[in-house]
Amino acid sequence: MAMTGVLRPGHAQIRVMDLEEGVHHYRDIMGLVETGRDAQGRVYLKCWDEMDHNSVVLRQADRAGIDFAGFKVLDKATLEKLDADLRAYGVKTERIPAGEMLETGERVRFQIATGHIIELYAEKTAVGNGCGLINPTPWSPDTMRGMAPIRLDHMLLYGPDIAAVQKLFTEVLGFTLVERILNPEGTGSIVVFLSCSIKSHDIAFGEYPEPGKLHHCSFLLDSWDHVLRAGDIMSMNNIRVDIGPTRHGVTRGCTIYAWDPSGNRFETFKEDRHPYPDHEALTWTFEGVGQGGGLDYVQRKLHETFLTVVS
Ligand code: M3P
Ligand code: FE
Repeated sequence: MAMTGVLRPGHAQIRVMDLEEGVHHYRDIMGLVETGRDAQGRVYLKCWDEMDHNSVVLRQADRAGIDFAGFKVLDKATLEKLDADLRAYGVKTERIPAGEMLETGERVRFQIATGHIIELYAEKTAVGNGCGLINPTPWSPDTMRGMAPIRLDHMLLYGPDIAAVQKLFTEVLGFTLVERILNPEGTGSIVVFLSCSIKSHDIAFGEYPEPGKLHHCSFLLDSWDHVLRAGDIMSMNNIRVDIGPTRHGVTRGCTIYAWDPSGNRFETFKEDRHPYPDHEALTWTFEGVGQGGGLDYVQRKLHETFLTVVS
């Protein structure tokens, strides 16, 4: 097996200010599949082509944002090894027992310099994608609804000291730096794009004074056509759009950024770059990300909201 260690972002627990309004947005408009509700009142959803029980967990709270982001690792031995590696590196870890989240095994939880809570886990019940495992159908009319995202693709998190977080993710968790955006002085990064696969990023971090902030959760779509169609669905449902449809120069992704009803930004995204871990990282200057089209390759401008609006 070539892919070992951390496999992918597996879940994000998102705070919404009105639970049913949030469920309506993620389930009925975006088209995620509701898979359960727990005793705490949290609602569990998955994208249609995800095999595991959940990827988006909604929790009602009095402010928007992200409670934690979880990454699935290969197996229990990998979970034990990464926990030991984190502790040896000086990170305090804690165990969340199996079952605290529906259909999810034991989690190793830790806080990173940007203030975010990150978790690793090895087990989550496979419920399938509705296509079957023998002579599967290519898609399922039972589960493909709304914008029909394929998977929770990545998150961009904002907080202080992303240099320390980049070091932790690359030196301990096995991620590679794929792209970065430099500050105006060119002395350090203001956004770093990190991958544990051949995705352009599995997680990204942006430098920001306030800790623990969510910039966006991104959902993968099949094609540019589907991104445009997602835009149609946003318009039909009066969803507030931030940027797009356009292409990011950074990562080459085709994108729309928009906000859920609580003000959490989400992205509908078509991946367009597949870097291997041995490829050299790409660098965008601060000017390059604005006029150079890093953020918006079509309009070549730095939309102010990109740097300032988070939840
Ligand atoms: C993404 C993405 C910037 C591009 C951001 C890119 C900061 O959100 O998913 O590729 O220019
Ligand atoms: Fe993104």
